[in-house]
Amino acid sequence: MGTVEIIGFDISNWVRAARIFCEEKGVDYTLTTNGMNEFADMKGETHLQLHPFGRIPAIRHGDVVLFETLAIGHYIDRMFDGPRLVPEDPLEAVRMEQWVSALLDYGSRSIMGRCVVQYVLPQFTGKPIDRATIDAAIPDIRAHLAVFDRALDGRTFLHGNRPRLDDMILMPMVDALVTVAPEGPELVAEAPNVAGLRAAFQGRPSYHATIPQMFRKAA
Ligand SMILES: N[C@@H](CCC(=O)N[C@@H](CS)C(=O)NCC(=O)O)C(=O)O
Repeated sequence: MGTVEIIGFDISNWVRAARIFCEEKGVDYTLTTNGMNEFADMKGETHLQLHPFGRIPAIRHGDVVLFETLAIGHYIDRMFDGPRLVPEDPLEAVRMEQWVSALLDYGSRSIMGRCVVQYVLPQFTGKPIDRATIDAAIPDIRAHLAVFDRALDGRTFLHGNRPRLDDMILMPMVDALVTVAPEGPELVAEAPNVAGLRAAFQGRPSYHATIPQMFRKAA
């Protein structure tokens, strides 16, 4: 069916999730920036033709262009053979959508927007780290990780012993938090089931194949 082109920068947790979908499904893909050199290029005409909101990731597969990570996940799952990335059980499938929605709205804002991004962006802009924003985010991150910790309820992944789309979206956020934020390791250790999910991914090739370059340098 041809190779899937994932367009974006590897530092993005959403791009990493899209790559993990392909890795876990066994789908051939390439990661490109489609000519973008810096984050500002996401708002340029060329990229806006792929992603009208000027964000990443987008994918191109033959004539198909898609954006939004969840839609990309469903596309990878439905269009290719391989392990199911959506639970077979209808209620579990709906719960998966619930967790993805929560990650998009809440987890992404607390963990990524108000914490990880606040550490990463100054490395590119040279501006000082916004301590007040990060400090205010910590209680919310703790609360949000606790929700996922309870949801995991001693299981390896949110729906049992195989990762699904929501696990694959959660893990890159947790990994970025641990790797980038000095507070990250302690916050995640307080949520042992979430720490266990990350550890379980670390035993899978999809984790190692998708580590952002910046994280490799930090290790
Ligand atoms: N809802 C989008 C979120 C994508 C997103 O926010 N990506 C970030 C990179 S991690 C981005 O493009 N940020 C650029 C911006 O906010 O202008 C999805 O699910 O794909």
